[in-house]
Amino acid sequence: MSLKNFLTIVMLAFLLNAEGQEIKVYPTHWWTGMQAKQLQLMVHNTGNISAGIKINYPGIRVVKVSQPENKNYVFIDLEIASTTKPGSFEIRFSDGKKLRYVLKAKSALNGKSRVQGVRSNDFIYLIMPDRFANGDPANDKCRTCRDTLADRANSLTRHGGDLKGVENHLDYLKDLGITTVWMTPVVENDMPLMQEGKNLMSGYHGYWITNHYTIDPRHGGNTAYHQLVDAAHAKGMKIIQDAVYNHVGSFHHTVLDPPMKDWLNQWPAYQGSNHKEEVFMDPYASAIDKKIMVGGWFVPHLPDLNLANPYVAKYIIQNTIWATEEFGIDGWRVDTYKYCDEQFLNNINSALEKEFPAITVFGEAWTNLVPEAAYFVQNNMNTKFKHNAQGVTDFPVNGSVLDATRAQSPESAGNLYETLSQDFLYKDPLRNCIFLDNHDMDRFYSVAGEQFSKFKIGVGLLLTLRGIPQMYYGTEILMKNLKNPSDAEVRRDFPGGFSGDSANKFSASGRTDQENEAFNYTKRLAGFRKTSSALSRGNTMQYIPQNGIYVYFRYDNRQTIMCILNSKETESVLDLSRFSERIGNFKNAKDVVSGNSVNLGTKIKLPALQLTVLELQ
Ligand SMILES: [Ca+2]
Ligand SMILES: [Ca+2]
Repeated sequence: MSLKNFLTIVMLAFLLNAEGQEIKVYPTHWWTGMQAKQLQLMVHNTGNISAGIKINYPGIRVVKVSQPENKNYVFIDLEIASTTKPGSFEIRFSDGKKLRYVLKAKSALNGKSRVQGVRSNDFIYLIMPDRFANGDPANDKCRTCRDTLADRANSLTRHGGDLKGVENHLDYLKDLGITTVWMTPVVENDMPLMQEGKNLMSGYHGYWITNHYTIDPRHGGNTAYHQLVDAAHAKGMKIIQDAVYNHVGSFHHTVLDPPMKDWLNQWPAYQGSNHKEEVFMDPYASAIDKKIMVGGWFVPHLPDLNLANPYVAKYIIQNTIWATEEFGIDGWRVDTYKYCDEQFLNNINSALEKEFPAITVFGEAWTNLVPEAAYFVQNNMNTKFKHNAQGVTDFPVNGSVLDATRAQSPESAGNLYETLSQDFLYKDPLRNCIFLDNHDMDRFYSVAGEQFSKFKIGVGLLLTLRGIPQMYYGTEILMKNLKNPSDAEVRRDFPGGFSGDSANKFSASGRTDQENEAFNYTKRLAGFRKTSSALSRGNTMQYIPQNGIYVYFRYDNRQTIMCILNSKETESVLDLSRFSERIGNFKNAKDVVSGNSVNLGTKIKLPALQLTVLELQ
């Protein structure tokens, strides 16, 4: 080799190395005017970084610099004075490296037109963005990503749906009565296809996070997310982001180059979680069972974060605050809540509420028992550890509503009656998210045996029971399927969301008569609920189900709503005298769905398999 060629190769190697040594900092930027004055920067450089640093900016004080055993990382603890002005400053490292850090001004609109919180007068629509609508075919394939596939013929790979597709259909959702969109995680999932069971699958669902500060390019990146959130807010709608605190994808930078050895929950050999939430409240639980529940991995390609490590905790807490302030989202749904370190959960909830008093957070605590669900939120129980979360995804109510909907026996509403009777355990059951199905469950219309009358019962219960109702995309147009052979079957594309679709169910003319009836029934009840103080925020009174009929009231001092579920396959007659406690002096009622007037005499006729919703007058 000639000297010239040798030098060229050395130069090239140097250039490549220099490029590989780009200094990354997390959070990528921050704000002045925040409640918390402390900020911990994680600086990452794959070619080492020195711990000697200098910052010269009025109102910024370096409190501490710590370097873990991995010399590619340095943690800088800053204090930002309340007088600090927005701007940017240089962080100079003693090895000559430097980076510029930006401080923006915290938005004055938080709690007003952004970060508004989501309450029980809202109606949430859950979307898997890859499967809803493709607003930008140019971003379907990412050539610089580890997974470059976009193939609608394969149920386990990406299909090309994106945030622009959601934005394009906000008016459709608003027309349905939806106030809030919750999407499965939108952040970057730069994972290769992974083996799950016999198949290779992609991170199309979003739960394999590889970068907490970047929205996935196949969803349209940070720009498209800003646009969607702003467009929703401009229409008076809200956005819930899906967070995953428990784990990251195995190609996350803190897994590829771990900052310290206890960043992840590590085991001598692969250790899966035991998935037993009982270990937290069981007075007889062993320490090892609890350690495995919290520290065991969800699946082998989702490394479990050690959230008891203060650096890890800060990394996740600051990211969640960052995303809330950056995009202005209105609430968080937290995935795999019960797999996380308990004290961490309370700390992150407090930190979020301190910065954003209106923010809403509900955790996914998948359990069918009310005491267990209540354990993971603010409750009225005497437990050793007290959780501080506002609400949970209410699986006990879900199971009972499905029982009542299936109406396999005249007593099928009994479970719902009993489940609601246990609401005394919750501090505020109205903050629970209630639902008929979601992306991890059999689709509701299939669970209802594709019987339209049962479909209407389920939607009717969803929109009249206490809590924040959530509908899974496509339920309103009778999308169906069971999770057989895999959950991809309940994550099919919304018909009309993708070019070339044979039907467009976003428009009334593309829907069948029955699909339109399903859409309009949902719209009718959702519209009524929005203006009904009793349904959206009122008290509940329920009566023991008798003879296949379950009666409950939602009421406040302005309005009384009487809901009557006839679970029988036959028309029934209900004697009203038993309900005089709530009917009081009301003489008439309006059927909320049909608009018909109903005379509240001594008896009332009930059609077979129907939830009758009456506004008393
Ligand atoms: Ca696309
Ligand atoms: Ca865990």
